[in-house]
Amino acid sequence: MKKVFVTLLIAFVALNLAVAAGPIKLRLSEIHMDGYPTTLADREFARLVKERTQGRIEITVYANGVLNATEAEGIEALVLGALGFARVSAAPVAEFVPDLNAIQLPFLYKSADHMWAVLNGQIGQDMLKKIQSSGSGLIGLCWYDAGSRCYYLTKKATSPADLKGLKIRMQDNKMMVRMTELLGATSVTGIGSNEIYSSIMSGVIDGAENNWPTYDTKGDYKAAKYYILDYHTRVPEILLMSEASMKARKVSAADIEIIKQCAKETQEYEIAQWKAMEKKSEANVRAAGTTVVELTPAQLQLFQDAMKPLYAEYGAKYTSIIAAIAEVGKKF
Ligand code: BDP
Repeated sequence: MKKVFVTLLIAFVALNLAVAAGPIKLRLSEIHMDGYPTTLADREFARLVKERTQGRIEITVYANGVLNATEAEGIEALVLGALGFARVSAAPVAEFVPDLNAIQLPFLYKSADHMWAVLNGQIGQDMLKKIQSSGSGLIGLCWYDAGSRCYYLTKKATSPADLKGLKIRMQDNKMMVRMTELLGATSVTGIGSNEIYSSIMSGVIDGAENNWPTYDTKGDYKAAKYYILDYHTRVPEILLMSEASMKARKVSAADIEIIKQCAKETQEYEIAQWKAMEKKSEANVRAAGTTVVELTPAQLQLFQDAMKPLYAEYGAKYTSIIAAIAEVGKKF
């Protein structure tokens, strides 16, 4: 009996030593293709982590949404500890950490620079901390740029009235769903970014909304040929880490600090990639014969007015944050 116990003990110790000797392998989920700004940043993040942890941690990036069809599913996997990392839009994360809606209300920022001053300042850093302290099991590592979002449709629109009755794919976020319904359209959720093209082609939806690079790289411009320049939201991207996964894989506190530092270092890299890609995609889409609908100030005002109720419905709890964001905007 004693012999069996000793043998088992030796086997157990040996197994643990073997595990300790090899790298901890973790997966990162990304819905964009290779070469897209966020995917480039994910790969740079993985490279830095491997280098700085001297190979103790190996992160493999899975692009194109092969791990999760929707970002909401990816976030769920992080919560459960079935996935190490995900680079996602802040919109679906707000369903887990509602405070995040405060920084993605429509027409909140004057420009990308304004948003970055907010994200790199107290508000943005507090928001990252809130993700970790929310009890969601998610850890926010850094922000990435995602430009601003416009509606794209199978028909021309210059005012909210033109969107009436249309079915628009929205991200899995109740505030965004409401935003589009305030225009008189019907929001459709549960459709991953990679399924929009086929959903438009099959008539399930009449359009969606996104930035130039997503509209371009997913090929959606071939299905919905009208891009309406209302620039309603700036929704940043977030690189998320799973608390449960780090615990289960016994990633040390020191290595978690290294991971956090590496993520922060990829932020500027992504922003630079983003700026180049945004221009390239706009040119690409325009050259393909897309109808880019410019709005007059009066037409744009109609979109702003229609979406305003969100500030009372979703922003009431965050009036001081919204005021602080406006204050930062005075410099721009
Ligand atoms: C893109 C984001 C991506 C989102 C997508 C969407 O980069 O993370 O999945 O929008 O609308 O801009 O779902």
